[in-house]
Amino acid sequence: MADHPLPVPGSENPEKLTGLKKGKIKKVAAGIPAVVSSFEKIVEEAGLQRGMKALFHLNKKGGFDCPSCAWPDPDDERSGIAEYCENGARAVAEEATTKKLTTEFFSQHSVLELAKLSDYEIGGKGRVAQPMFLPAGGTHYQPISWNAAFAKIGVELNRLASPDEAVFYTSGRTSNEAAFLYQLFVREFGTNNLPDCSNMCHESSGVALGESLGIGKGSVTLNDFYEAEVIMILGQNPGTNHPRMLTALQKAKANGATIISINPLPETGLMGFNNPQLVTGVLGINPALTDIFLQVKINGDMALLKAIALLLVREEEHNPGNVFDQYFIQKNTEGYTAFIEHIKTFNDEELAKTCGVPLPLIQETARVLARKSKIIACWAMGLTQHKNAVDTIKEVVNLLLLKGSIGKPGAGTCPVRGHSNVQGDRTMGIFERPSEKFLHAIERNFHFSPPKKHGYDVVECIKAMHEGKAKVFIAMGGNFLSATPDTHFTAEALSKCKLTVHVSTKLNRSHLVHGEEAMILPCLGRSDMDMRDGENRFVSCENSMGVVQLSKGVLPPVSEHLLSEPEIVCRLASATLGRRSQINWELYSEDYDVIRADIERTIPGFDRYNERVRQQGGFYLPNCNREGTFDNDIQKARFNVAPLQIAQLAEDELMMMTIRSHDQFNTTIYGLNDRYRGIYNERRVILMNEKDITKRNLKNGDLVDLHNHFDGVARVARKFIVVEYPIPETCAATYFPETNVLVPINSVADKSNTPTSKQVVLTLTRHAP
Ligand SMILES: Nc1nc2c(c(=O)[nH]1)N[C@H]1C(S)=C(S)[C@@H](COP(=O)(O)OP(=O)(O)OC[C@H]3O[C@@H](n4cnc5c(=O)[nH]c(N)nc54)[C@H](O)[C@@H]3O)O[C@H]1N2
Ligand SMILES: Nc1nc2c(c(=O)[nH]1)N[C@H]1C(S)=C(S)[C@@H](COP(=O)(O)OP(=O)(O)OC[C@H]3O[C@@H](n4cnc5c(=O)[nH]c(N)nc54)[C@H](O)[C@@H]3O)O[C@H]1N2
Ligand SMILES: [Mo]
Repeated sequence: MADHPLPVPGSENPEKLTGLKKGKIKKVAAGIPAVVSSFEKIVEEAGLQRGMKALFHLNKKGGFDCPSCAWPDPDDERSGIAEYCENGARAVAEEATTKKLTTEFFSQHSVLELAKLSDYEIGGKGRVAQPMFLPAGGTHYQPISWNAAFAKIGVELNRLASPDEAVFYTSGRTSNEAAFLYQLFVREFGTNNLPDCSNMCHESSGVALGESLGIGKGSVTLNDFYEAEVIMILGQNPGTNHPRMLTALQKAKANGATIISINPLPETGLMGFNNPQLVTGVLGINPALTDIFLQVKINGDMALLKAIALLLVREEEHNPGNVFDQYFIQKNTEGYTAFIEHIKTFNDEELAKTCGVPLPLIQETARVLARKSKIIACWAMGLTQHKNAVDTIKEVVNLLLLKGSIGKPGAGTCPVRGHSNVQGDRTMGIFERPSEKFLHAIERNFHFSPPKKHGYDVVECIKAMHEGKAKVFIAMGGNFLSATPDTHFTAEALSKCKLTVHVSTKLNRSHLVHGEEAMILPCLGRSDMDMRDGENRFVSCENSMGVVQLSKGVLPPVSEHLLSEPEIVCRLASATLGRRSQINWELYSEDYDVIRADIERTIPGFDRYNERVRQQGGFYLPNCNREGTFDNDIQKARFNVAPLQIAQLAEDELMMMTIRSHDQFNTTIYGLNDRYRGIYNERRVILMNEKDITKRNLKNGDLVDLHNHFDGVARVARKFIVVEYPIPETCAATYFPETNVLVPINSVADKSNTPTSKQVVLTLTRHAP
């Protein structure tokens, strides 16, 4: 695989180094530098007037939903200026840019030439301005009319031997309206092949919470943060990825909450936060956020959680009824006794050694938890992307159950979502394993019989394309090639397709490593106005806490040739299904209220959708945990008994997590700095513990090649700069997507099938120039 000719960054043809500059690790996040940084970027991309207009309407009631993350906005008071953060502003700048890719651009640059650029350079080119087509054997994308594009895709889809030979991916920015129509079209076409970015993201949370608590979503609202006594933050870097969460944490802390951070890295945002929207923050005088920092080894969480539980069990035995919520446990849970017996088989000192956290710190944590009962647990990719991710998340739930910390104010689960509407897309039925209930509702309302057979998730669809079982790949947003594991394998998979199609705002690598034929269909983004008959139309999204709100763009689109995502789906469906469709696609594309009315008929919780979505701040979807019930097969919360799996490393091996820098949104690279971590102007770095560097006779600044050999395949990413960093021994960190070449396609989490992007076994060799 090493000499693969496809233009994939990573191994044989390393991108150029850009010149590392190192600074100090920042002690506090945000403050003035964050404000300056976001303004600079938006003015550069969109110009002053357009940029300020966008920022002013971002996350305002009646404005548009921030495309950056799924953190909610306050229900009542929102600041006078828009509720946004540095990285939200940069996400808007990316989209609001006035740079656009015209037909001339594509005729001047061949696909191969573009593919040799870095992701940073490709993304910086601007918005795609008209539909483009790459014919078989072609070297350059050419313009194509919308009608011809849809007709062509329809022909290819209808030519397949079975609808299951097509795959329909979704990234998480797609609105509720577009997502609902997309899954409806795909199911009427005849397949459940609806993989989405969730498969690589919070799938493990959905599976764990669904089985343990009966709903695959978190239970808390923003107000719970303000009432919580303890907030645990596991495997999440909110200072970079959910900056507005820091405001909620700050308020929680002012109300007396203790904040416990569990992370291999001392992430700046968690350690301290200067709120740029408060005068004190601008002056830089806010206190640190984290009270207890537990620096676990990568995947040490299970051992740590078991250690905490063990100490609590002992305390409860000394002081019965004063540590655990026995009333809650009796009334609402199953499996308590078995769990307690299981926990008592462990030894606290051994657990402490396994997770890498000193026992006295774990004891301090247990003492805090013993006395408190309103506990919130937040987590993100630091828990979900490991082999035993589902069990680890269930272990977090075990702890909350012991304390009765679910379904009451100030307590509960908080899986912090990534993409701004990833949760809504699932609610709308973007799921390769739909429930029978959902399929019945589709059948009842739309008079066709949707397929029952489960479809492919992300990993399965890559393998299916590789084996030639899937031949047409269609993506509603996202950057499939760069986001998925085992880049070379995935590139081969995509290139074996007959046709690859991307509905997209901007150019990315997935458009450049393509099937025999390829298409880019340019769509409106969140910030763009969606005009029809003189009316600016809105769509809606669901945030991380189950609030559905409208989102209405404010900027004139950069090109008259862009279509909205709902309209693209309608026209694709008409072109593909023609008269065999039971659905009036034309009507949907004319009037989004009709789409919402049909969502209301099909999906529980959307009563009076059209009316309530127009109310300021939107509405909450029902959530059984919030109401104190558990909607699983036993109608009770489940304690889970899971083994302690410890990944054994050989003497020369390291465990690598692939993380985000401060200057990126997933595969979109905004810049080359990771300001909080003190790393500037370079992404090809590997963060290592001082002892691991010395042990290998390396020093800071040396160049190394990174290797992984899972399944006997030699994977290599060349030319990374060694950076000494306060990370636990035997652990290492690199940025994704550069190191996705090393993430094995067959290394996935049990039950959720999520690639183990935070648990990659590595060996290093010195880079030979
Ligand atoms: N600006 C910006 N915002 C974003 C994104 C972005 O790329 N840029 N991406 C969006 C998306 S899709 C998502 S899913 C979220 C991602 O948000 P995060 O999950 O915060 O993103 P990661 O950078 O993957 O960070 C994972 C964190 O987990 C820690 N970690 C890694 N392994 C372990 C482990 O074994 N145990 C523990 N306890 N911690 C561990 C890492 O040190 C890091 O702090 O952010 C969303 N928001
Ligand atoms: N190694 C490693 N791999 C990972 C992760 C990791 O932590 N480590 N994280 C995983 C996670 S959590 C996720 S969520 C996935 C992300 O996977 P994806 O969602 O597939 O990737 P993104 O980079 O978010 O997609 C960005 C592209 O979406 C398009 N886009 C932006 N806005 C819009 C829009 O409004 N409409 C449309 N149609 N297109 C739009 C643009 O073309 C842009 O290039 O990556 C996963 N991959
Ligand atoms: Mo994500």
